[in-house]
Amino acid sequence: MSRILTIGVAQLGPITRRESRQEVVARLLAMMEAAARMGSDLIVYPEAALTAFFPHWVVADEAELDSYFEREMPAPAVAPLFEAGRRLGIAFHLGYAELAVADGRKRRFNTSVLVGKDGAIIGKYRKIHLPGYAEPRPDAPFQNLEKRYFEVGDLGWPVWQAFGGRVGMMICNDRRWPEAWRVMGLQGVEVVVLGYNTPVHNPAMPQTDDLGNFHNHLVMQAGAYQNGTWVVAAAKAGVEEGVDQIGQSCIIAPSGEIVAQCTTLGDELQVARCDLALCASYKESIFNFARHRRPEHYGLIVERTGVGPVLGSELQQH
Ligand code: CDT
Repeated sequence: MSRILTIGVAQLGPITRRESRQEVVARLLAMMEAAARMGSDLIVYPEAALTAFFPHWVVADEAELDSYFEREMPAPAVAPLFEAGRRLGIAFHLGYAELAVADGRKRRFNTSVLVGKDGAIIGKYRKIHLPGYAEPRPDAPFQNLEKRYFEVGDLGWPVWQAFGGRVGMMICNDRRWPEAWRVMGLQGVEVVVLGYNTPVHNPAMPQTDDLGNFHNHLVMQAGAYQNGTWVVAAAKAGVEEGVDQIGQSCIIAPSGEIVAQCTTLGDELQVARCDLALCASYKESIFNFARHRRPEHYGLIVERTGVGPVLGSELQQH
């Protein structure tokens, strides 16, 4: 029997440094209203969707750095989004920079929340795979300072029972790591939602600049297929504060096929009817983990060949 969830992927064009939260939330609201008109149950916004992606530059002043973070969710400027979701009966996924104060210490995370149709937070995720560096690179055309501004997430990858299915979250760089997918796949995930801020140019690996869009879809289509799950991925796209970012936000079926894709580099909404029942055909056949996975044998290969430890120590040097 079908289990249709109508999902909108809400790509954002660039956000300038000077844009206020209210201005950004107005953009998010416009897409939420459009998604509701198209019958969506859920709308997915990008990573760090409330501000420009500030890890791309050095912020020396602590008060200025704090200004990019939310101390609570909903923060006052974001409350209208929660209210609209409740009024329109639409759930949403939102990425933002989180400042949590624990034992008098500031803790900063790259975070996302899944919010139900009633405006209540269903789940929270803190990004685990932080790319980039803790120290600025003097010769780079732009920075990637996520390791400076964020701690590694401490909430794991739970999967929530929501909207008649099982929903998980990851954030941007997490999508390049098979571990993220498999941990959720092992929990029976049926919809993975995520946002990304991905520069076209990777200063550390310029030879792959032409492959940015390909790698983006490659990892997510593989993650979808190998775990029998829908994937909904929203970009912050276009040239933001001098950094050119990829778009191609998309909705991917458990077959690995892209069923909806943004074609611009601006604010753009695409909607698809996602049948969660499709997941079972993969989870119960080719990717029936209980029947076909053999994790008890995987470790033996590493022990016998020594490949794991050798690779590990080599990588430490880079
Ligand atoms: N935001 C984020 O995680 N961005 C990284 C950039 C890595 S450079 C290719 C990403 O994985 O898209």
